[in-house]
Amino acid sequence: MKLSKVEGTKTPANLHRSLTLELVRVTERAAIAAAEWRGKGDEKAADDAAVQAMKAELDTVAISGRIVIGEGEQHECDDLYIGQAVGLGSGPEVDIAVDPLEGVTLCAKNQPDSIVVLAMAERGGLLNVARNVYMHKIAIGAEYPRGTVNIDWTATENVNALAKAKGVPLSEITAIVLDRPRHAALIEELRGTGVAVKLISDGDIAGVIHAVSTEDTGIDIYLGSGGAPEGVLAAAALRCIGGQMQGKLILDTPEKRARAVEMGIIDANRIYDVTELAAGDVLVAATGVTDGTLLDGIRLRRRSVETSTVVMRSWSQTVRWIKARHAR
Ligand code: VTB
Repeated sequence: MKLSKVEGTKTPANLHRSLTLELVRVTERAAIAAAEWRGKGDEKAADDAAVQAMKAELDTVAISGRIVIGEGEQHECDDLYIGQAVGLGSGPEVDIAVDPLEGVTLCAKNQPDSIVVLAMAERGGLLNVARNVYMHKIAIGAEYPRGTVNIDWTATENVNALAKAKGVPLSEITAIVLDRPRHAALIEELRGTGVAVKLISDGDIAGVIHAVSTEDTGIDIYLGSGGAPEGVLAAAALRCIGGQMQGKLILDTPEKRARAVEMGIIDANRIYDVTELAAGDVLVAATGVTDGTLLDGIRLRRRSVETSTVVMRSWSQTVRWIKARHAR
């Protein structure tokens, strides 16, 4: 992962630095809970375990937290719903986006890259989106000039522009795409240009992070659509590690459009960049549930449990990897 300079002006460090470690405890606890369900084929049980553990630990933190990206609407889920108050209620007012178990299917099948993710920002810092909304996304590393790619261009135009900026033939470009029927035409178009396509079954937060960490991963660009909540969480991470991304919401039903308006989205066709998806001072923590390319999974030992977490902060651009051993 690179520590390249993040675009945009440096905002004041409004989130207290001690919150960084508090967030680690939250994602650790959720990941340990979800890990009990690795490979058990029960997605709901795994997700519920992560949600309950995350909520319980969040409520020990001295914040006046508000869930802005959560498990769903209040009537759809018991905890971590949009608008729910979390934390002790005594500290700073913060907004929180969660994906208590990103890649539930990966966890249920015990496949790589199932993670717990949480982002915290100053009030109003995170784009508010409903759980069922999708987003077109494009992401590349921080090392390219701004405007090298554009979400409104065709995939062919984008990979051509990227190869030119990188100074390599198209055959040396690798794109990462979620393996979905809706991406069949995109995948065919990309392959037609000569680029390599790495298909992932789930987990596009990790996918976007991989695309901006080209030196470590060999992946040059993320293309396609995935969950809008995952898009905001990925953008929050890019605020800390660098990287360029654009997102465009897919508001394809009257209900989704109406809910988006309620949540403050006026222009349905707006193109958001990283700092518009996640603004101000942002903290992001992620703990591995299954072993993956970003993080190790939970290790159960006879007397202890080991966790592997990355926690980062936009203000200082600090990225910490925290291996922890917890007594059983
Ligand atoms: C992505 C990915 C998730 O859903 O957002 C994807 O990050 C969205 O596409 O891990 P589908 O609804 O077609 O799956 C997941 O794969 C699962 O939530």
